[in-house]
Amino acid sequence: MKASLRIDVLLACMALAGIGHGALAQAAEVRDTTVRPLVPAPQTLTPAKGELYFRTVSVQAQGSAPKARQALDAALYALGIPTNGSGSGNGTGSATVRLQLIDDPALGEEGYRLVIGEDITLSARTDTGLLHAVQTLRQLLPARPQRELRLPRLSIADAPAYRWRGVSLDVARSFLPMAYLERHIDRMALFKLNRLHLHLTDDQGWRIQINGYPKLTEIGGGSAVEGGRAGFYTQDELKHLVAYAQARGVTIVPEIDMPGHVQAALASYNTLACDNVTNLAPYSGVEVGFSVLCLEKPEAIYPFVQAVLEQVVAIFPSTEIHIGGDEIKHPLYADFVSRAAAIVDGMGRTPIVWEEGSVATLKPNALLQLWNDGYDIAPAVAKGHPLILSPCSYLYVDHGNHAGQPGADWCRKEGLPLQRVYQFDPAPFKTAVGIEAALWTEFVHTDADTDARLWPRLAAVAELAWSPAGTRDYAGFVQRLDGLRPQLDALGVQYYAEPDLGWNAPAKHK
Ligand code: TNX
Repeated sequence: MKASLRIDVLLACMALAGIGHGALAQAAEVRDTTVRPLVPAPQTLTPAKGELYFRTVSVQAQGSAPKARQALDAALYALGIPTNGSGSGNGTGSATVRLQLIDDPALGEEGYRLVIGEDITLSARTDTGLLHAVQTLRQLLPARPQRELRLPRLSIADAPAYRWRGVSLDVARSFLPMAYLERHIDRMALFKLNRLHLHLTDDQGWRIQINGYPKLTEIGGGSAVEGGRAGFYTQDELKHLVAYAQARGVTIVPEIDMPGHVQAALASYNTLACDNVTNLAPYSGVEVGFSVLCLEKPEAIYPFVQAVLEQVVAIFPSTEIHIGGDEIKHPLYADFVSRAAAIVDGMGRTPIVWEEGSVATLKPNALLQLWNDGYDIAPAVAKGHPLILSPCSYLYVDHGNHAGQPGADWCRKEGLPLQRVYQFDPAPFKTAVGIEAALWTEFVHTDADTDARLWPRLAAVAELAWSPAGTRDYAGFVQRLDGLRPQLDALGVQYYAEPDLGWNAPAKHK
């Protein structure tokens, strides 16, 4: 996009200088310097002359792409656009929307093309690619119903830089209701974010029903961080959420945090703790690093670990399963992480461990999640481990939107303003599969607060993970994101009124 805009500027200068008349007359026809409100920025956007006007559409699907079709139908329905139109192009009042699966290897698994001319053609190799094309089309369409629709004629070819475009939500410190998670998945989809990591267990709460261990949710589900929400998800609810997310191109990645961060489990099943542990009460503070499964009692803890992981794997089809491994020092730590990772591996899945787990014996395909900016991850990279990048000084969105906002500030006292998030550069991490923002919830307890920590910062995360390196331009991003404010409003997002976007003023609705 930036490249095409630059060419436009160049052509405009040449026109002013009266250079190259013939070629310019042609180029001037496609001159279009309007900023399209697309986040993440597509790889290439080539404007064409004019606009396509329509009131109705007819959808033609070629090949089976249920996710894309459902997303398209939902978007058209939300805008009140009738789908019984016939004819295509200006003058007919109707536009054909063509969804086509094509076998073009250049598009990869997630790439797509979107061409708006006399009609609208979305093409990709996969249903997921077509789903991304639909999301781009959604961003070009108005956020609310209009009598007549206008779309700029253009052609977009696009594909993600990274396969992992994630956000993690800590539902353990403070629970988030199912309805919130569904809304959150809808919002992720609009920005092509595709991994929702759920931190399901921690000292303050155990949120996933495990058959055979009812006290995990009876006791562990009943606690929360002080001021936070308690609760748990049944297995049926989680299966529903998995399907809901899948239909929107989002994979839910479950995390069971072990062997530390387990007070809720110890309070529920005391035998998981060592015999000399006297503190077995539910916990609602904000300290970390004090609880641990009794690593000296393998016979007590491994059957538990095995049973929990078996059920987790049965609920979540995600190839990757997160086993935690953060913030605990113990002589048997590395041994535990090695064994837990091997259990996941034996179930045909790939373990993810927080960065500290790099001391364990892991297969090279095990993923490490980086969270301390300064952690020496080079040895793990040398062993070939893929990385998920969540450096706290850029991506820990539990930190304030600005300095002085109440909440976590241990990683960066000045908080993480939008521009700071946008500045993260994943390029130096050669084995990175992508990036993930993390919302810890020690101090974030309501739906509204959750929204205000996540948005608009997740739009920046989406762009870091999707758009090609070298296209980063904060001013341009801000301009494009401002254009999407009506979409966030239409989705009911209670975003932080970011001053860089001029969002202190009430939103103008188109
Ligand atoms: C560090 S990140 C943690 C979490 C806290 C968070 C607060 C990580 C692996 N551990 O347990 O919630 O800081 O910002």
